[in-house]
Amino acid sequence: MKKAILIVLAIALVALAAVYVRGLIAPAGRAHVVKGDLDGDGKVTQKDAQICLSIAIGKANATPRQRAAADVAPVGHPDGRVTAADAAVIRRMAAGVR
Ligand SMILES: [Ca+2]
Repeated sequence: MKKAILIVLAIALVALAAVYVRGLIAPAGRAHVVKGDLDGDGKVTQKDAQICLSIAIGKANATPRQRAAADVAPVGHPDGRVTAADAAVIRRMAAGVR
């Protein structure tokens, strides 16, 4: 009986450790996302706007991280979609105009 309890506790401990490690690695959807940075280089450039437009018109598929980074429009109230409006905002961000 004690052995069974120890085995259950050991399994629970391993499961908790797995959840903890997964949290450290963080799947793309929960990873830190820089708004407007679609290529993941840490900067918002015209290239990011170009990638956003490609996604918006269906010429490229977005990763979950890119989708989160791309959704910047309407400014202050992102709508959960990636459209040409997001590309326009990212283009302005890259130019230093907000
Ligand atoms: Ca970038």
